[in-house]
Amino acid sequence: MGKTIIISNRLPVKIEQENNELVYKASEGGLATGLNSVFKQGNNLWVGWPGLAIEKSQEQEVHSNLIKQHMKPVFLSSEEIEDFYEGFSNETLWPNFHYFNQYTVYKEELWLAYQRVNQKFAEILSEELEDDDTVWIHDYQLLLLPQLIRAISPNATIGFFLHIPFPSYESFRLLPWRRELLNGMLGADFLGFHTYDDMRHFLSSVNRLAGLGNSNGTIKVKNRLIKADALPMGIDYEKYAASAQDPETLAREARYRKSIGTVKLILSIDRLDYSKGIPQRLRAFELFLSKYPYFKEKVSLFMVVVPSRDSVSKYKQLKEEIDLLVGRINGQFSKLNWTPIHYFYRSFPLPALSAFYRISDVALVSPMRDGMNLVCKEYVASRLDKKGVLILSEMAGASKELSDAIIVNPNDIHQLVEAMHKALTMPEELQIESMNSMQKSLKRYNIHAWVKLFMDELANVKKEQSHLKTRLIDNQLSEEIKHAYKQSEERLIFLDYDGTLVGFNENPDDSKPDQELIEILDYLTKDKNNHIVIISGRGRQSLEEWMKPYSLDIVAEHGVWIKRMGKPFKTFMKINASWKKETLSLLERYVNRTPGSFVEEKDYSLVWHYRKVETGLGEVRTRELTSHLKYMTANENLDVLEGDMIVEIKNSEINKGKATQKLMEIYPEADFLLALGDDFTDEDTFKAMPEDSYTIKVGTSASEAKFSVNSYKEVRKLFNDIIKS
Ligand code: GDG
Repeated sequence: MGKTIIISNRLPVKIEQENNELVYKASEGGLATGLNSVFKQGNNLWVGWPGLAIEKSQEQEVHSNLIKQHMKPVFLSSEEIEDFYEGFSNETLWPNFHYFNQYTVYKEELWLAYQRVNQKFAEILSEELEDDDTVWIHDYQLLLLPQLIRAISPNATIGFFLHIPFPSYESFRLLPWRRELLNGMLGADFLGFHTYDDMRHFLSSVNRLAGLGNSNGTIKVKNRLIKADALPMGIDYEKYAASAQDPETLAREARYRKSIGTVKLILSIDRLDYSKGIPQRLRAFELFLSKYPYFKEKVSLFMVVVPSRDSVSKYKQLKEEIDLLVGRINGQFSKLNWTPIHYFYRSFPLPALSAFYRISDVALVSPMRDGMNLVCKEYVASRLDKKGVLILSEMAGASKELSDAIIVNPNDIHQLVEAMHKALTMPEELQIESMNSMQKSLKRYNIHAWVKLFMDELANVKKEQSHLKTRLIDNQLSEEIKHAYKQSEERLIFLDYDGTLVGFNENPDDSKPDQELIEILDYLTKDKNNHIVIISGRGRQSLEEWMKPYSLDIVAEHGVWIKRMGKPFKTFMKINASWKKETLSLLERYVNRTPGSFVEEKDYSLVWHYRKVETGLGEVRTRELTSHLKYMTANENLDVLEGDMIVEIKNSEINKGKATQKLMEIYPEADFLLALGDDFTDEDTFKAMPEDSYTIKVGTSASEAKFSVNSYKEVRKLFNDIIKS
């Protein structure tokens, strides 16, 4: 077992300059707590930036102090902090990923800095990286890192977690560097997102920009299988529950209560950020007081804004806007003994935070967008008496888990006002009921469960990869296959046609056997010990015509039709083809818009071919067509498959695997089984074959087959060798 390396922009430590000395403080962030148990074990390590620009002369000292605590620093110059961190990360990616595109800054020099700093992280990491290590990369500042590490260490185990939303393709596509960013991420083996929607958005961008489809989150990148999944991050539940009854917390609560009086409190806690919806919340509170004057002098908003990124101009403006709004509302409503908004622009230690959670009757968490939002989870964990009400924005990832909260659209000011009213007047039994249910789920899916799930999923992907690793056929293997062939008495051989026995042609009708293939087929089918099966996705006609001279069996249209030697085609299943008419007219519309493309109609499937379409256009139309088809066929039992320059729609119940099984039943005595195929439809054949058969994938992508060759020419070579020997 190798070591685990965590890597994130920030190290879980705060270094501060106090009286000319550097002081190290452990970070209290949720991620740091959750990963504490991981990175402090054995040789494990956390690599990241220590959080401020360190003088060159102090680097050595900081380095050795941190290494003792299992941390390795990446030092950033003030220029790098400005361009990579404040710039590209926070002024380009952050607004784009949170749908604030009016704030997105598009500057080439920031992008260059982002690339340089990601490269710097990769180099520092590579000093520590060994073959069997596991690397876990965190967040949007390091999107390029997975691929950079993959390039240095092709077999590395790399996990990536994105803590902020992954935006819809419509937002992500706006970035000029979208492809590079995506390819960077695709270097990982496993990618985790907070919500299913984030994962779905990521997969859609992968599909549209990298041309890679997925099956249940599994993507094939070149010859590597990788996986994306939704894995909502939890909190350290026990820590917050314990802190809520800590004597210091209780003492603070008593102090705060004394100075605030008996009014009810609505709590608001966020970092200073436009994504958190702070001005919108203030305006809603203002309207609430006007609409429900009864609550004047009876309720206050307790608002903590934690300073963050205040050197970025958009954040400065936001701070000014908040200051103005608070001033206006307090000016308008304040009474001698009542302040409508208690506003703090600072951070607090944990016991203070816990006291705020305890003392507040309502938590108002209404971000415009939030990857997850931990504050709302911490509020729930701190409510030991199970009273209190959570109002939660549907735009926060947490809303998917905490459906017992009052869920609001943060853009709907009236809904926010009504939610406040509902929360402040909610009967206690109802409060307890929803708190109870939210606490149960947060206890179970806590930070430790999250870390474990992530690590397990990553390990599983690696296992699956090694399982799918096919061995390229070398001389020795080819000798072994020849030998087994010669030794056997009855052979059953499944041969896919296009891509396996012949190369691809612009026109599928031009692919009839050439002289070399004729000789191979002739030899194979004349041997009375051989049962040869051509198993193809093609329609019946061409196969029947081309295979006429040979005594063999044919499976056409992926298994719809089976033709035994000398007999007509027969079908073994009842198949519904009523969907074809509508789909055909859709495909015809795409043909009209895409010069060079055409539709092939088979009995139970339809194929859109784009081999002859101008480069680029075909790919664009394919993306459009497949999402159109997937939408149209969502409730039908149909598969939309992308093949080599084709998109095929067929009934899901038809596959080559079923036909393979049928033929194996017909020839139960065969003692040598071989199957060759080049695309995803052949995977069903491979899966249907028994353990001791020879399954050979033509091409380099991941496969269920045991072995692989590079092209149809090598398939021919294998048979020619058999013929000659
Ligand atoms: C990003 C994503 C995602 C707040 N004030 C104080 C303080 N805090 C702590 C809270 C909480 C954390 O800061 C804030 O976490 P959030 O999740 O609410 O928000 P982001 O910082 O934007 O985090 C977010 C998260 O990553 C994790 O994946 O949930 O969506 O944007 O833990 O308690 N802590 C202390 N004093 C304060 O004054 N000590």
